[in-house]
Amino acid sequence: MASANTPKKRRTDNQSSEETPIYVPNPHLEKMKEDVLYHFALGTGTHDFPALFGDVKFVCVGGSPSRMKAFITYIAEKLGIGNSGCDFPNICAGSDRYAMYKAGPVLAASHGMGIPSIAIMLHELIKLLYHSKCSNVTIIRIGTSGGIGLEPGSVVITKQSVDATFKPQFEQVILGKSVIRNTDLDEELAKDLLECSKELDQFNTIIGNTMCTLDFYEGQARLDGAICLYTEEEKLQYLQAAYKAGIRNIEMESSVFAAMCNLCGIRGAVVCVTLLNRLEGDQITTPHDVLSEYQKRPQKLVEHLIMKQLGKK
Ligand code: R2B
Ligand code: URA
Repeated sequence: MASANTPKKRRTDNQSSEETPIYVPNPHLEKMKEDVLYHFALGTGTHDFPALFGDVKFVCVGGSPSRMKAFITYIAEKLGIGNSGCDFPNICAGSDRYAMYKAGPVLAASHGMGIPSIAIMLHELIKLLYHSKCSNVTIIRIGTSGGIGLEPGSVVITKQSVDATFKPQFEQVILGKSVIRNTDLDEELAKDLLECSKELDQFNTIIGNTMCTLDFYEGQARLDGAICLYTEEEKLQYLQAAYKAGIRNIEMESSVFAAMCNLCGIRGAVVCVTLLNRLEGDQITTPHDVLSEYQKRPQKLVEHLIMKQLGKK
């Protein structure tokens, strides 16, 4: 049942038989007769959540609906689910906000761009997993980012998500007051993913800090937005200071993702490919086919981890 107490210690040993349920720190949920997940167009009064989602063990989230559909098609083929060319239906077809796909124990959902968009999605996703009585769930964000001092196409597994002032925290204003939340990600899971990258041995992969910003242009020190009132020198000083602070990539969702996973006792990881080296430029001019291959890298890494953890590799 939901309670406002602190979450139970997270399970980190995959061989352990201990069940870790989804924890929702919201005592009000218990009193609701029905829960409508508005942006998913799903509800406990209209859908049998345990029957639909009770077997989910891995959730992969990413910005774009088409990338998540590509991911579920890829993982389903590896898991031997459905025939080749099988078209996976969008579970959230009744809403055009987010898309969701399922293949056996793997759920994939899109979250759009930026903290507000992923936060809304995660509130509803975590409640979906809770109402479904799921246990031992791992959530991984797979995405794109701008690298700092890395060759483009490198994959960064986030250790800590930091804000634009390099602080490892997520600040949210709740009831008019600033609330600071922890943005550490699961250390064991990050190490497991790094181990998977060594086994794959296909692209440069590191564990590093990720800066999560509120904007793609001024918020990420770009010179190519509609507005830019700083110099190139100031931009480079900022990015070099970020590098010195252990930051290896920049994206726009990891902080609230980490904070929400922590509060709900869920093992979470953020795995992003770098599309460019921000010390060398701002515009993404890499050919489309190269970018598409880069975007498959986090998917390959996560597929390897899922297959290993399901004992299929
Ligand atoms: C990475 O890429 C998007 C911006 O282009 C944003 O969602 C992010 O985090
Ligand atoms: N996504 C970002 O947020 N920044 C980049 O530079 C590239 C992708």
